[in-house]
Amino acid sequence: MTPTTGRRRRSLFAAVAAAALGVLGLAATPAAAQEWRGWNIHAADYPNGVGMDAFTRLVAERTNNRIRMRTFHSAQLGQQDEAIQQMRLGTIDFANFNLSPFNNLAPSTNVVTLPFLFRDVGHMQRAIDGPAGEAIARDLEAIGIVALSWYDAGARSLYTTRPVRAPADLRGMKIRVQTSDLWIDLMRALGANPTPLPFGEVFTSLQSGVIDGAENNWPSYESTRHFEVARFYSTTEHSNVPEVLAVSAQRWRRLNEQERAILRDAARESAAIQRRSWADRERVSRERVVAAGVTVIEIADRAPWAALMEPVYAKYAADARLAELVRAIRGMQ
Ligand code: BDP
Repeated sequence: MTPTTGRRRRSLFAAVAAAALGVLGLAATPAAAQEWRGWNIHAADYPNGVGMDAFTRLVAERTNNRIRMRTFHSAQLGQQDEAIQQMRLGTIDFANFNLSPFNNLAPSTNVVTLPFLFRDVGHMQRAIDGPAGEAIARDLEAIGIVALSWYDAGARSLYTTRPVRAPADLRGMKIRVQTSDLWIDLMRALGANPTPLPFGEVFTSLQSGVIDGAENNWPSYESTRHFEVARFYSTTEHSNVPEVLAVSAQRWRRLNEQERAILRDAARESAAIQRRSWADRERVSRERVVAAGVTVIEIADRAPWAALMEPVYAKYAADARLAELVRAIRGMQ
């Protein structure tokens, strides 16, 4: 046998072996190497992107690159609702989501979205790192999503193209909300016309007058440049809904216990990094929009706003399990 035929035979063997593996549905790459696709709605330098990049780095290091993850930042893999579907199908492997788009799918996420529930960020963190997080993780698992850790998202406030000082000013205004029945009812209770839209369409919708406002935290208001087209920010701080770092159950099922422990630890560490970065960015974003001439309307007394939220609580915290969770959260120190 000449060296050339030897090589040819070997490469023929490799091709047959690869085809056989293909038929069996196995990759022809080294047995355990995995390439995961991650979704992030924000830019890479947003606190959530910083957290996700820390997560993927830690996982790669601790699995000797057996699990390699790549985050596609800036909604490159689509808008939020599609990304949730893709996570459930397993075509996106991991992601960071706000919990509001799960409101219609995972009942306990409504609890942490409820208006004026948390006294401050610390209260929200104790709830999500405790009983609320446990309930939400169970509900998410039932729809094919495994929650690993919780990210901060600050307080959400209203921003509009005309000044809003009291709920009466909102009458008839079209305000963008995330896809969630709770958010639709919340805006209606305030007297506004809720308009569900993907995050990526808010800027042009404000610009063209399709909507008169939206609501979000300081970093999202700033990073999306919504502040250029909606110049009034009213500090209603009506919701502190947090976010989740999650993995598709399709992937999770195929991991062994050691790999799961690595992912859980890395996710918790990434949340600590995200939360630190969040606290800085909230301050910086506020300073940036104020420097850009935005009018900040300080809502000193939130009681008249909170008083209108009765029907939202009656509808979304009515069932015994959720009512109990609300009670437990309120009772937390
Ligand atoms: C931001 C969240 C992001 C949401 C967005 C929104 O971080 O996940 O998609 O709000 O309002 O604060 O759609």
